[in-house]
Amino acid sequence: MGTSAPGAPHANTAGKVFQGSGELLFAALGVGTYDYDGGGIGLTDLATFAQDFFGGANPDRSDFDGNGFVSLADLRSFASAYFGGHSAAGGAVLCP
Ligand SMILES: [Ca+2]
Repeated sequence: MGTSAPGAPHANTAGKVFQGSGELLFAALGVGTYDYDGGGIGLTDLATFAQDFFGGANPDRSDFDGNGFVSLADLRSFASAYFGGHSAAGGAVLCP
């Protein structure tokens, strides 16, 4: 996995899957996170998503389905994570 500052836009091929010992690139794919600030999903993440949703610029960081737009499908995805209660830990805990 690559490294990025929390909340930073991600490239379409930021996630990389390696085969075997890690020397053969198997796939490169777009990745995103609901936790923009690295502290678990909270109010600041909701505010960031709302800014992206209503702002009209369609930043990659909130385009969770990768269709090029921050739309109702992305809102549904974010809301599921936000209200799902599975967001106490940030990504840094799982992906140091
Ligand atoms: Ca989208």
